[in-house]
Amino acid sequence: MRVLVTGGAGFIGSNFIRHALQVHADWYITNLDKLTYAGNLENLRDIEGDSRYSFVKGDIADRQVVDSLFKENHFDVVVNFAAESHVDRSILDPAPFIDTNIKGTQVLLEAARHHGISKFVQVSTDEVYGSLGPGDPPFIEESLLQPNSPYAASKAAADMMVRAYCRTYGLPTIVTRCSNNYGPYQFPEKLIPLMITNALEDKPLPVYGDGQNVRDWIHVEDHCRAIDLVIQGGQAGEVYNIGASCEMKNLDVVRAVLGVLGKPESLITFVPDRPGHDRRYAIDATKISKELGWKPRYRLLDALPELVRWYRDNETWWRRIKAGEYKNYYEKVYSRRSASVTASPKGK
Ligand code: NAD
Ligand code: TDX
Repeated sequence: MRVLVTGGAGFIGSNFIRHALQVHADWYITNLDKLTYAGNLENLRDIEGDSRYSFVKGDIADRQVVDSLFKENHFDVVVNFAAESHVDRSILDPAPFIDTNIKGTQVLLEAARHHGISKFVQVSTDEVYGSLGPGDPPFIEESLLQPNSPYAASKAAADMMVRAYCRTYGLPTIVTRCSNNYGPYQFPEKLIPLMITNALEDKPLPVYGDGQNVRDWIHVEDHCRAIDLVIQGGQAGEVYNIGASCEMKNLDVVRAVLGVLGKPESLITFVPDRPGHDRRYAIDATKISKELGWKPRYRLLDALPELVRWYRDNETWWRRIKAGEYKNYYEKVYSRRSASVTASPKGK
């Protein structure tokens, strides 16, 4: 099977590619990634020599790049991870979120429609549903879309376009909506890796507002297995929520990180709240459990010691990101052979 993974140099995409190559001997994966600030080929260093994997540097919103890639490769499946993914950045400047998350998704859909594919999986987020009150039931697939940040609004717009391509053109699309991920290779601007790495450096841990906002945490491997099941057995036109029923207040997450590291709570620093900060997310994943037999294997508090160990063991990885040096990796490894990399993905 020929699989186009977009945004595969990011956190979840790189974990997904590693998972898929391990589990599916007959999958050939092309990774199309623009290598924004969040894209890091060091996340894939262990598999860059795999003959079933190839990398293409490019923008999903660039019609020519996308079209020629589809023409050359005859993809069976598209999994769209590529996105601007950080809420705080979307508050500072929504424009790139419109370009990548909305326009980029439409360019991919259009190429998929013209060239034909058997499945298009749009990796979306629980943030499209907006915010829950303390006593509200978790989000189900039919919950209203009430996005509150420019990031969430751009993802909701993309979800609607994906739906429209299915209804109007019969494109076999599926939308997955997952809750907050944690795991290895997460860019240290997101809550958990930021807190772990700041604590390791004895730097302040910035907690927004009163720290009582609730997120529903899932290990990235559980998310990747869910997407894999959706590719194999998900029904076209459907939405699948993905979440591990693991709600925690931010302050409790931060305290747990400090506990594992044996660092003092005096590192916690309350800072002004994020504008429009969603109070609570919670996902009801009954549908994917019942229809596709998916179950999470991890729980955050049990997984945290191992995760902290990963960040300890991979200090060079996150220190290079924090210092901005990781960007040189592409130049060193790929630019010399970019012609062969872009024109002819290996293993085809
Ligand atoms: P990330 O920011 O770590 O990675 C995004 C990747 O997309 C990067 O490699 C970046 O270079 C690439 N990219 C950005 N713009 C691009 C463009 N125009 N063309 C090609 N590549 C581009 O994000 P992540 O946390 O891995 O999230 C992946 C997907 O999962 C996103 O769609 C996000 O909305 C969704 N999601 C994330 C979470 C989470 O907790 N992180 C939860 C639910 C859903
Ligand atoms: O420094 C911080 N201090 C803090 O209190 C940061 C970075 C975050 N927070 C809070 C804000 C949120 O309540 O922690 C919570 C989690 O924040 P993020 O890690 O920025 O995640 P969130 O805004 O919940 O969005 C994430 O989950 C859904 C991902 O970034 C999205 O890509 C995904 O769609």
